[in-house]
Amino acid sequence: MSDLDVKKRPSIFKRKDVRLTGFLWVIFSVAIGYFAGEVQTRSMGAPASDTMATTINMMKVFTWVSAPIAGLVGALAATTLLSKLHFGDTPPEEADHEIRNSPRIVSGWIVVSAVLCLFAVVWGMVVLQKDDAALLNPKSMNVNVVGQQWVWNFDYVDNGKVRSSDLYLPVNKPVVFHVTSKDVIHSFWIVQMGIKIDANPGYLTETSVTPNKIGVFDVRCAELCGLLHAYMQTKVHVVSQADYDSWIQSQGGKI
Ligand SMILES: [Cu+2]
Repeated sequence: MSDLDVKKRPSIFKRKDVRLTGFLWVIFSVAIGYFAGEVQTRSMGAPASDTMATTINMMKVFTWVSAPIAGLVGALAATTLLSKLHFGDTPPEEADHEIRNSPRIVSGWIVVSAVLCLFAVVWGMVVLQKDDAALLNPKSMNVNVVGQQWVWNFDYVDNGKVRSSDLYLPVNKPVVFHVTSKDVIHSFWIVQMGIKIDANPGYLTETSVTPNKIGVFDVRCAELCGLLHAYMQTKVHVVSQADYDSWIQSQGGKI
C-alpha cells in the first residue's frame, strides 16, 4: 500500500465496520450490565444482613464497571466474525492491522485495566477490613459451628450446653461464628446473609454477621465434601431477642 492510499482512506470512525463495532459495543455493554448486574442480583433474593446488602451492591458496581470491557470484546468478536462472512466468488478484503500497532490504544487499554484492577483491590480491602473489625466487637455473641459429613451442629457457648442442628439467632445482634470440621473440608455458608467460610479439620476459622431481618434463611455447605454434600443444608431461624431467650431456656440453657 503506498502513502497515497493511506491519505485517501476515510477517518477510522467513519468506517462502516468500526461504526458497527461501536454500536454493538454499546448494546452489548448495556445488556451485560443489566442481565449480569441487575437481573442476577435480584434473583438472589432479599438480603438478611448489611453484609449481604453490601455484597450485592458491590457485585452490581463491579459488573457495571466491567460490562464495557466484556461488551467491547463481544463487539469485536462479532464484527470480526461477520466481516469474514461471504457468499459467492468475491472473498472479503484482507484485514489490515492498524489497531494492533496503535500505541495509543495499547496504552489506553493498559491504563484502563490497571485502574479497574486497583478499584477492585481497594474496594475489596476496605470491605475485608470492615469484616475483620466486626470479629473483635465485644458485644457479639459466640456460636461454635462444627461441620461433619453431612450435617452442621451449632453450640451456643454463651448460653451453657446448648447444641442444635438448626441455627437460632436473635435479630440485630452481632454474632461471631467459630467454625471447624470433624472430618473433611466443608464451607459454612449462610446464603441470604452473605457470609461463607471454610470449615477445616483441626483449625478454627471465624466469621461474623449481624442478621437484620426476622425469618427463616438457608445454611448450606459450599465445599464439595462427599456423596451427600448437596444435602448438607439446614435453616437459620432469626427471631426476636425474647423468642431467642425462651428457645435457649427450652433447650436447657441459661440466658
Ligand atoms: Cu460439607
